[in-house]
Amino acid sequence: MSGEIPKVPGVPSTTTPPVDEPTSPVEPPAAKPDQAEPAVATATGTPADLPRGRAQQGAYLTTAQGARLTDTDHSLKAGRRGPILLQDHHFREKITHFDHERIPERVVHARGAGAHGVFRANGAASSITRAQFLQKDVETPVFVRFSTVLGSRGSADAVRDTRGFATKFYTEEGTFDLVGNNIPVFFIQDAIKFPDIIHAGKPHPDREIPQAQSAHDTFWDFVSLHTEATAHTMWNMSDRGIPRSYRTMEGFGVHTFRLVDADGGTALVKFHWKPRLGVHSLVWEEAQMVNGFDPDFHRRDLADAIEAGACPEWDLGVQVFPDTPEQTFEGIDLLDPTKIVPEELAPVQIVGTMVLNANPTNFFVETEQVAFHPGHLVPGIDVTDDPLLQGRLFSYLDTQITRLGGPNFAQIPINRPHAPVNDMFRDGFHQHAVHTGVAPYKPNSLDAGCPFMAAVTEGAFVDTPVQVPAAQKEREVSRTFDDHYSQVRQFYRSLTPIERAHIAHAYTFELGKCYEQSIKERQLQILANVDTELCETVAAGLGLPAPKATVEVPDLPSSPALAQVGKEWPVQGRLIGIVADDTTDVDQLLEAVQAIDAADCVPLVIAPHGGMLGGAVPISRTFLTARSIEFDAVILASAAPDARVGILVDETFRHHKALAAWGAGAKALEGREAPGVVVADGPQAAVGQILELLRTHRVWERNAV
Ligand code: HDE
Repeated sequence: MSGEIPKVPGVPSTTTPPVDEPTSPVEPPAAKPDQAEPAVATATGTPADLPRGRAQQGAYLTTAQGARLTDTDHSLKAGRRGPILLQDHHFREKITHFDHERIPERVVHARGAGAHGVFRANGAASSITRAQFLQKDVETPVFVRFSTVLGSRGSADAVRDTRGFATKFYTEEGTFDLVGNNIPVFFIQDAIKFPDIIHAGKPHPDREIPQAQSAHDTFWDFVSLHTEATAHTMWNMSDRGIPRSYRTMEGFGVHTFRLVDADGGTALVKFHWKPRLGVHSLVWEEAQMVNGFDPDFHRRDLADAIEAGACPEWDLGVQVFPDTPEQTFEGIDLLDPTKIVPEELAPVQIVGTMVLNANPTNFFVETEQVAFHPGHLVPGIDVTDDPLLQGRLFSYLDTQITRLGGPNFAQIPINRPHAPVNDMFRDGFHQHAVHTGVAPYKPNSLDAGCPFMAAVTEGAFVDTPVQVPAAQKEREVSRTFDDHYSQVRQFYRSLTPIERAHIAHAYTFELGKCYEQSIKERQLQILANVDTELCETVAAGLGLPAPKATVEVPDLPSSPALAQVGKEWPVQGRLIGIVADDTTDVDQLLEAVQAIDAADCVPLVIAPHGGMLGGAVPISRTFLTARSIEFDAVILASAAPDARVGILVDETFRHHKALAAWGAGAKALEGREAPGVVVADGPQAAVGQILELLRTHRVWERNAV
């Protein structure tokens, strides 16, 4: 029998009143012009409408199963004043999903910011590596994540710390990750000590303070007992520990890697990222203020710059060393990650350029879920026996299985290789692939033997057959790792006087925050072995006697390349504040704004109120919302009688930033005659002089902070 089923008596349907939506239904918004998403990859055979995902289709709100909903504001209750019913699937699904929205943060490098970009090789590396992405004019999509190390996910950006600089190259031969830092040396020489240095740097286990800082007893306890940390600690105390921007940081692979050419010949290399905008830092007082006034300073700076089209660029370079059995260069052990090779001994040769040109569309999906690994290598790039690198090769995959909830995180859009993947891995949490066939094993005949092994000529990755010297098993490092001081002294003495003063100030501050006198004394002893004057300055600041050196340390030649002060750089993307008010000549103000724009810098007009000035110039900040830390330089077009303008000028002056004025603004600079304080005869001249001063980043001739 067929036909329509006859109606039977039932519950009378109630009509739910239509929801009063502010607009008529539309499709989800598209990504903004400055945003990009991970490219659709082949790994899981995903159709082209992903990765935006099945979760955001159509104009109507649905359950996770796709049923349209009439109401998401009220739970299903037994009467308007009654209890919620267990049967309310939408309520339970919504709350359950929310309850599980967070994943564990990274155990280190939890705080970060990411961006998409492109790397273009210039071909210079073709002679030393067969890596396809390093051949001339090859363009490779990249995703970069910058990070601090110690702080948790919500911590402030401008803390004194090392910065992570991790780059994922989606090459045609598989993904290559260069998981580096902005400091070229590391605290420890053996990976087994990583939990120790991190436990020492993280907040104290009893009170969980301080957050994201090294200025506390456990950190200095460890590094003062552990002299191989002296180099990294000194770099942290230098201006490198408080970058002005992710855009103005160098990056380093830290370890020595091995490149393999088309004929199987090898060379040892160290990777360097050189920012086109130069290496620039904050000053310490400014950094502390930033963390209060704008904890997202670096994250915002990167996203704003990319959105504005001021896309940051880095050159990738290599220092190249012969691959000798000793793996040393000019007496420096290339397997010791606490050592650098000065650029004067081995120049950094540029092999390509990276531009970061798109912001992530979704922070969690991309920046939070991205998973780097120093073992993600491609043919032509191999690891060395650096004992720190060897340990890292274990750690990253291990931690990511917990953090990303199982072994299938390579299928997350941001982690999908752009090369075809056929890995025979099956099942597991969050499996997205619909694998075909019956034989995920090798050898097999049932799937016709697929997948097959590749030859080198077919692009296979081959572990370099390096000779391993006959040796006995031992828990030791090479004696050539033993010198913990000479390169630290070399670094310190290669810097300009202002940079050295910053280091002395940083040690004095950090040790001054420690409670245990024995820790301070021990650290002073280390400094005595590095540089007498530095030790004496810090000791004087702490009110302790300066000890004498206990170790004979050889003097190495100076390496001027280590200094970041004393050079000139492009000024693109710098933020210039212009103080104005309703009395300011609007035409002149417009002239200044346009001149700053024309130099590819960002003009930000600061006024007593929001809105416009003279109906023609938009106001970016008010005296209430502006603070000096945001601006690289300040121009005064008005001497507005407001205490907050005085504070702005004071701080800008104290932090060595350029100041200029024209017209009525000159009054605000009275009594401040000093280098880098300019009274000009008009807006063009004021902007011109500011741009010139910005080329050196700060006016260091002014008294030190
Ligand atoms: Fe890492 N490191 N690390 N590290 N590291 C991690 O991996 C580790 C080291 C670096 O933005 C973790 O996925 C060990 C040196 C960066 O996602 C973890 C040792 C350098 C990032 C880990 C080191 C780095 C990490 C935590 C000592 C510079 C952030 C989350 C042997 C060359 C990557 C994760 C991102 C992250 C282990 C030392 C760089 C725990 C055991 C040296 C940039 O696996």
